[in-house]
Amino acid sequence: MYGQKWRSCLAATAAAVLFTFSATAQAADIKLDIKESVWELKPGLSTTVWTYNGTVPGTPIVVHEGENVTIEGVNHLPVTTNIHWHGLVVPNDQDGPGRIIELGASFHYEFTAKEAGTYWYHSHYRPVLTQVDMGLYAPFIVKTDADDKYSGDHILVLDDWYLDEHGNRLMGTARGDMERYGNIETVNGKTGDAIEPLVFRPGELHKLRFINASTAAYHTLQLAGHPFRVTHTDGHPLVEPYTTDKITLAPGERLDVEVAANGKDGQIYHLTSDRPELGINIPIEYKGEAVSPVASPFVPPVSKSFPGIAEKTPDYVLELGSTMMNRTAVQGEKMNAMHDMAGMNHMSMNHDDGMMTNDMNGSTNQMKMTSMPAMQWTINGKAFPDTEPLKVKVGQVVKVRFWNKDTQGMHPMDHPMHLHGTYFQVVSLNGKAPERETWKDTINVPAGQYVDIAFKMEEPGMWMLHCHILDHEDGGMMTMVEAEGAK
Ligand SMILES: [Cu+2]
Repeated sequence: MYGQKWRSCLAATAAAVLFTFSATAQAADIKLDIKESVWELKPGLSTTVWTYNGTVPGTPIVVHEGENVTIEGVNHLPVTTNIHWHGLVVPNDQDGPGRIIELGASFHYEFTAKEAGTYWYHSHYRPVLTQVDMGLYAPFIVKTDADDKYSGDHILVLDDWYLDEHGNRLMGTARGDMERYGNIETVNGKTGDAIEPLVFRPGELHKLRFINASTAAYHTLQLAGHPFRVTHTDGHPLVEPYTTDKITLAPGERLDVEVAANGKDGQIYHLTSDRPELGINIPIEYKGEAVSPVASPFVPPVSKSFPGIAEKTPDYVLELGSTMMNRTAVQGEKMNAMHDMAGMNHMSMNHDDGMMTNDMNGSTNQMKMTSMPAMQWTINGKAFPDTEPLKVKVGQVVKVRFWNKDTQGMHPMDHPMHLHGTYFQVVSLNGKAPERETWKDTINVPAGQYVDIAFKMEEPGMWMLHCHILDHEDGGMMTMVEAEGAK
């Protein structure tokens, strides 16, 4: 019965630009067809995409905290893929990188959505940049009862695309940098005037869940006259929520914010990015008489900070850096050997710069293979699969320092580091405690700075730890955390 409800809801959400949902749409049996499709970013601009069920973002999975989730599907793509449940704590054998979905193969995932929060799912099949850039991402929301008390609960997935005026995918990047940046930015797959407005009534309280699905772009957002009250970082509730006029999301990050509707009937505001000319400009339309002010249903959790963690010496120090190298087939061989070790399939392609083109009729995509000199992104001087794994025990509190020393090179960059399999406490930034207790699964490590985190693996297995700028991940800034022991 639930399933029926969910499927009918899906039809509705697929057509809508903004994913606004209410208490009615929940079910734990999800069907995903991974397939090529044509997606309209705005009238007159469509492009070939790879999708979960034909839309970009793919089907939003919305379940309730504690629900058992089963996900069935078929890979109709012309390439091998997999699915990573970004931010969710799931058994190792249910997470993407260890589970290959071959061409034409069906798949079945099953796990419990243990903790409420804003998560997402996306391909983790290398080159990850190519697959996510083609559209293989979608929201995964685990709700609590409190979420239903907001006047509206909106999912806003941010992305960027590099296309010509006919929707053909352009190679390279829209900026001078090496990373793949777009010339068009989207909210829930739509850009500019195609973005549907959010409708507020004076007095309401809305929850906005931002997800940055861009492969390299950071997004900074503000809404004139409306401060954001930040309640969750990467899905994790803040012990001390805070208010700010501007938020920034690094690739892979999520933020949940509350917005109090303090405008008047008939007014229109705009939620804009710091690059509004690229298309992220969400109208907020006030319609209707004022309602009595809606109080926040958010109840901050109690602290669960690891005792004494600030004083603990880091168990691992990971220096993030880069070198120039000439990528050769040798690296492909090493990669395949590593994949064998990790129970993964071979790379289907020997290159990872994500350059793709559509042919004239837009129906197929072809990888452009090159072996030009490229940036290699490193952890402690080595690129994956040569990086040293971190060896930890299930239940052990592990402190890790990310030291971004990549300041002297030709291309200093921030690195948003993402850990699979669990989430972590942000312990310090350049040795200083953060302003508030913060739990995340993706943390931006600014160029020239260091960040300490601490985590406890709950699930045994080999877990990935990597930069979520996917050019960097594919280019080597990745290692494994090997968690040993029983749950
Ligand atoms: Cu990076």
